[in-house]
Amino acid sequence: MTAFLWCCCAALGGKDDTPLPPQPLTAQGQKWILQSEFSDEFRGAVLDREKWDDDIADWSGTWSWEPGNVRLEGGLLKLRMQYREHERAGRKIFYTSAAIRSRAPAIRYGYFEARLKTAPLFPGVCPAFWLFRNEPDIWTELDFELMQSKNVRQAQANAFVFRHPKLAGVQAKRENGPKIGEHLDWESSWDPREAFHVYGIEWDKQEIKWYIDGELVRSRPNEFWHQALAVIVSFGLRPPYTVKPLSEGFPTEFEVDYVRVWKSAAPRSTAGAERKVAGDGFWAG
Ligand SMILES: [Ca+2]
Repeated sequence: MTAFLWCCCAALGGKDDTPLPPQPLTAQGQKWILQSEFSDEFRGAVLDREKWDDDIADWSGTWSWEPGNVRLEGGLLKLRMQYREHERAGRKIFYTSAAIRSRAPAIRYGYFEARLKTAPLFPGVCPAFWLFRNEPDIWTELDFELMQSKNVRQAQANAFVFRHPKLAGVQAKRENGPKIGEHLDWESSWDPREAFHVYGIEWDKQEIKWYIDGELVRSRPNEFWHQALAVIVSFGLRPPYTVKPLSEGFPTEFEVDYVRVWKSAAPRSTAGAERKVAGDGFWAG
């Protein structure tokens, strides 16, 4: 509906033939305003490093992030994972990979969409499109993690809380794990390595919805996810490579056609946003 209205406005004006701003695949009943500082079609020759940080600090994974594994080609962002032995903080590491994270001030609520094709290697790598921010008092995350090692067709729609004032006394189930770690495994009829698909997260004060190719695959009430977050695309490692270093199958790449982020022009009423934690589906405490 929104795209139709844009068309009409352009037609009535009689001269504006600029391309219509892209809209999310779903939630067309609302008007969405593209947020250019978080959005990228990846059409340039090199990554826009004023928009994206591709040199993010390593975390305690069994790989290192390296900007050299990021490239743009044919309108696509390509993130590479390679087998490359090196040392980090006195520890031997066997892989390098890539991630990009938005540099703009963090964003709270909106519609987040990425069109991507996962890497050919399976099992062992995890292409992901997600939102997160780690601050002293609060650390939350919403994401799509793809090709988890069990099943190549499994897309994981996750909602995590690692740190939150309302959960100050709650212990994580495992060390350094989230205090709330809620997964939903959605199994596609297609292989995500073979074609591009669109992964979307619609996040507002009341509810979070995850979409794949415009199909709603998960929704949940929003009790905890009110922290402004950064947008990240990353290429992580999974078993068997996190357990045993193996070089076969590397390098491997995953491709992203675009990342698009919108804010709603008319956010829904905020009434009822602060709900009690539902008991089902969580592992907390
Ligand atoms: Ca593109």
